Amino acid sequence: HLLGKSVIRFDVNFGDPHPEKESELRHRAVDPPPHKAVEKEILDKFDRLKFHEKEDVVRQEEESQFVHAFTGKTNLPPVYLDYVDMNEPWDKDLEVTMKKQWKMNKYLSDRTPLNRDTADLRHATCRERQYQRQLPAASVVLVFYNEALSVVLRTAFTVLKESDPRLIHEILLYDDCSTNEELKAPLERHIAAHPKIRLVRAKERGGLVRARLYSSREARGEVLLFLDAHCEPTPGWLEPLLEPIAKDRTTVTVPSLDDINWETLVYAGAETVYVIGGVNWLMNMLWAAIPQREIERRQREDPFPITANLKTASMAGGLFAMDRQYFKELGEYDEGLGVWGGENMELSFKIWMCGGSMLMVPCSKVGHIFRPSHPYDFMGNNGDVVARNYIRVARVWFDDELDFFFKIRPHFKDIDVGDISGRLAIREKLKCKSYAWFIKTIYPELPLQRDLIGAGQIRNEDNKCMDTRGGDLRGGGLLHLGVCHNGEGVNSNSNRFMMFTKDDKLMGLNFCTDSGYGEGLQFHTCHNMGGAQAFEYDPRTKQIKQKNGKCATGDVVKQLVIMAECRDNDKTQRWDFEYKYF
Ligand code: LR7
Ligand code: MN
Repeated sequence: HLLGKSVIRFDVNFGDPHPEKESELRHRAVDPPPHKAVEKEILDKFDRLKFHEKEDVVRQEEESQFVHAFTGKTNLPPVYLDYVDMNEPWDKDLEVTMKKQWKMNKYLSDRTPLNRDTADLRHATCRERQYQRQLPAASVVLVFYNEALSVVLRTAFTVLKESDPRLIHEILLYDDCSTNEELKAPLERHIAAHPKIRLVRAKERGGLVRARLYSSREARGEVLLFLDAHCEPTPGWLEPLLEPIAKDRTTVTVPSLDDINWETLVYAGAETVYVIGGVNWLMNMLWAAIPQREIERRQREDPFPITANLKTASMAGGLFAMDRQYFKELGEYDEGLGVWGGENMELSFKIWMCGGSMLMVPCSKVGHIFRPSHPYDFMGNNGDVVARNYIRVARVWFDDELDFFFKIRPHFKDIDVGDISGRLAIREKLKCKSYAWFIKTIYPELPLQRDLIGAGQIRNEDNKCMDTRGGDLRGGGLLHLGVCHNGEGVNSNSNRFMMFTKDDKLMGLNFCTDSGYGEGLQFHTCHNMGGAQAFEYDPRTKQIKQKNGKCATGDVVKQLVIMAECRDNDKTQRWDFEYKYF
């Protein structure tokens, strides 16, 4: 049975082994899935063979309600830039120079078809899904500033190629006042034959946030669908983004991102299929393991749980679809945000706190060229622009939790972020819930102050401090021992900022410390199951102890925090918190 098979089959070539995949397999081996009835209903409904046995009228009616996702046109003749001579010998030196200048291989891109076929890396179950036929049409909006023309065109042409034309209202190219000649007459010439591609030019550069804000006001489609101007959507990408919005206009959808290599332009599945977007106290968007509650919800609610949509607390920012009117109602973007950063978090907070929801869509895959650094200036010092944006967003949305944000970066308190009364008024008008509500309900992985015993620098009586040295940004990083900060050098304070939770976790700002990987403490995803991630603080002896009788010890020679036998009155084992909550 065509569909039946894909329900129980797991594509062995699909990605790395993953806990969810394994547990799902185990689950299926032991007992029949709880959704057997639903599954059968769907199979009956969509069995193509049965359609043919039915009377025409019935068949047409049923077919008219649901369609498979559109899977693009292949085998079109390749289209190239009209001014590149493909017969010239490859200029390796120029290729290298261009890579440096553009932070991507523009030379290669200029010589790669603008309508090349993209990979189809979706999980097999995605191809079995059916989407309702009545879906809203999207304005696909691409903002760009001095992007390579070939890359912008490839994004637009790939959208056209991989989408059901009825679902594309327009492709809006919004030029954020680029200076490159290529993006002037040559761009206009190349899109002239495409009635659905519309070009709007800004009079002055606004930076990406304002560019997206202003371009959204130009868009006319029912749904706004933003992409960075260096993306390639893949077969079947659009329907799964639109359907949840059609069902509930306050739902925002985010495709799963693939990596297009900036040097080789190879489409590699990078992939954000087995993760959700999380948040930390630095206002960073981060990728987090799928929480157990979502694994269970998907198993309850969807016949193909492995590719069912996932509730996500945050989005990366560049790629998402949203009802255009709803975007307006939520107050669009904050016009006061500088060139890059923070708008993704503001929108994420707003969506959840003001009554909407956000889904990551594993069946919608879009490639994005992740560049090694920014090829443009931020109209100011990069760090300052981003910091100011983050503080602005925090001041609007963090309410009672704002002081904790400032504890991590004390100097942020004094930075002027301009007038935020308009943003606060929107929050007021929409009667949005609190930040604490958002964390507790949508992303309980992040501890609030009220969940903590201690925070900040954790210093021992040997006057050394725990120091993540950035190790808690990836699994496997070590917890170091370093000199303590005493007010100065606050910029790097976040590496010294640890959290000790009431439920026994000793965390950096992202991950949990774990003693299960050898003598030194390592950072790993919090599993919330105690064991090697559970510690106890004794305020009397000041020891950070584990059940096995070992104590966190500052090893000056190794410059690490290691677990060693507890000793009475050993100053390398006696720890104090900068902020105490007991
Ligand atoms: O001044 C500018 N004006 C612009 O119009 C600077 C940039 N831009 C354009 C630019 O040409 C591009 O099309 O804005 C778009 C995004 O800029 P990128 O590609 O330099 O941003 P990014 O991919 O480094 O950054 C991510 O975070 C940003 C925070 O403000 C935005 O939300 C980006 O859209 C976002 N990109 C993604 O989400 C893609 C996946 C990245 C990940 C993880
Ligand atoms: Mn980008």
